[in-house]
Amino acid sequence: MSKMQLAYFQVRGRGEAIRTLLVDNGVEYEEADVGPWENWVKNWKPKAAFGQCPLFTDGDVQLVQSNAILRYLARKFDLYGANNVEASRADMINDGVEDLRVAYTKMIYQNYEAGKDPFIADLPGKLQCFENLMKGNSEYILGSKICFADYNMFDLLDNLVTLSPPCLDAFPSLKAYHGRVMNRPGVQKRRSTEHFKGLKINGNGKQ
Ligand SMILES: N[C@@H](CCC(=O)N[C@@H](CS)C(=O)NCC(=O)O)C(=O)O
Repeated sequence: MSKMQLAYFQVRGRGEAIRTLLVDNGVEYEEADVGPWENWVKNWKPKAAFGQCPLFTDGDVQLVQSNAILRYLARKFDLYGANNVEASRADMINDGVEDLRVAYTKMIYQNYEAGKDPFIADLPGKLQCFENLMKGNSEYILGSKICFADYNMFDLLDNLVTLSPPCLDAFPSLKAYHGRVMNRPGVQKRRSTEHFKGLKINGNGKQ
């Protein structure tokens, strides 16, 4: 059977949570580089359902939309909680991550110079919501077992720490959580690869 394939630009971006989930769960996959831009536009964009990547292939299944890909993998590898309530909490937090990721990405790509400081000034209000949700939790979003949304939230928090290194200092649960996910052997395995080390967070080099 052919390996799963993740087709994306060679950046962390919206691909990294997917890559981390795969490696942390021992799933072999292959990476397809859709760049540079001309190659993307000519050879990949027309095949992507919404004209965007990441584009994920698993046999006959072809998916776009990073959060749909994460959820597909969650269902496939038992990373979606044990029941409707757990799955809904994972969904809720993942949607919160998506909202903040969209704001972060807009700032990075459209307004970095003027927007970076106001974005950082606004962060505590946003991070407090996640802190409240994680306070008193044993290890991960759903307790002791990791779920798909953990990979996404960890990836976003990691980007935010790069943007503003002290940003988690006032949020003890989030700070401990970031360290806990970071220290998982599978996460370390991913982060010690030459591939990961060679990737910028964002395509324009701003971070
Ligand atoms: N909602 C989409 C957004 C995907 C997206 O913005 N993809 C960008 C790269 S990160 C892209 O494909 N850009 C090239 C283009 O739009 O042609 C997702 O979550 O996957």
